[in-house]
Amino acid sequence: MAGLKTGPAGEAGTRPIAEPVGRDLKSLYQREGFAFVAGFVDTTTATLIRQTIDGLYERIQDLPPGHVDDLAPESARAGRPGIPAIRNILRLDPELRHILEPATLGAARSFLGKTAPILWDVAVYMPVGLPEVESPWHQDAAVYGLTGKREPKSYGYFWMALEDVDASGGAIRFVPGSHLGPKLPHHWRRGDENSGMETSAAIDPATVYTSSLRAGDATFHHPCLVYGAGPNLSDLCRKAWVLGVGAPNLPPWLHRLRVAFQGRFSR
Ligand SMILES: O=C(O)CCC(=O)C(=O)O
Repeated sequence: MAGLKTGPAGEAGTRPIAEPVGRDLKSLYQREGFAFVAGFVDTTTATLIRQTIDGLYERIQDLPPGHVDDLAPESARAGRPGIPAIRNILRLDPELRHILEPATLGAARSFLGKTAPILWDVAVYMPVGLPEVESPWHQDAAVYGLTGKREPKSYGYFWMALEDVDASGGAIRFVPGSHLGPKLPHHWRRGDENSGMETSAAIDPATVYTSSLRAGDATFHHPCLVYGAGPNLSDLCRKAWVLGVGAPNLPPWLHRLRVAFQGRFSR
């Protein structure tokens, strides 16, 4: 695997070579199902984003309904959510979209071959002191089977580190090449539709690649890639922001309307 080394779960792989997003990185993405985007945003921007999202976590109890979930596979320990997630940060703080869009549009075009807006986002903080808690293995595409929602035509996911994260600190981990395999059976964690998904398929630890990242770095992964994260064995909260980008799969009548309006206003 060019520029990447696989290793057992929980062990850091060699940091992928920081190539510019280009043909090589795109073919790496197509072959392995993920790629590393060094300096997705610069460190100043990463700090600004992290501070903004920290502010949301500080008032997590007061956020409007529908934004807060717990992604942990098991019931929360007394009073503490295992993996608190805040969905749709961009709706809570639309300013962040302007900061992020140049990075996501450019990188998404390179991987997907077309400009793709941000469709969806979630911040996922993995606290200290819960060494048994991991983000379970899953394929993001499974959500469309579980919910019956319309699957975008072409899409993928950035996982951005808001602070440096290494293998023992709750890093994202992938099964390289698994996007080319079958869609695996999935169910909701804890049987709760407002949590997250996990697959019941067994994952061979020898096939796992764990990605250490610096603040502002990101990975981009395919919706059918099997991945998970954690556990966080460090003494720092693991802070990540996941952004789904893609071409929305609109009903034909809405697509025609959009094209007509775009034509009209772009002249
Ligand atoms: O960052 C994590 O811990 C996992 C995120 C995740 O599983 C998801 O966004 O579906």
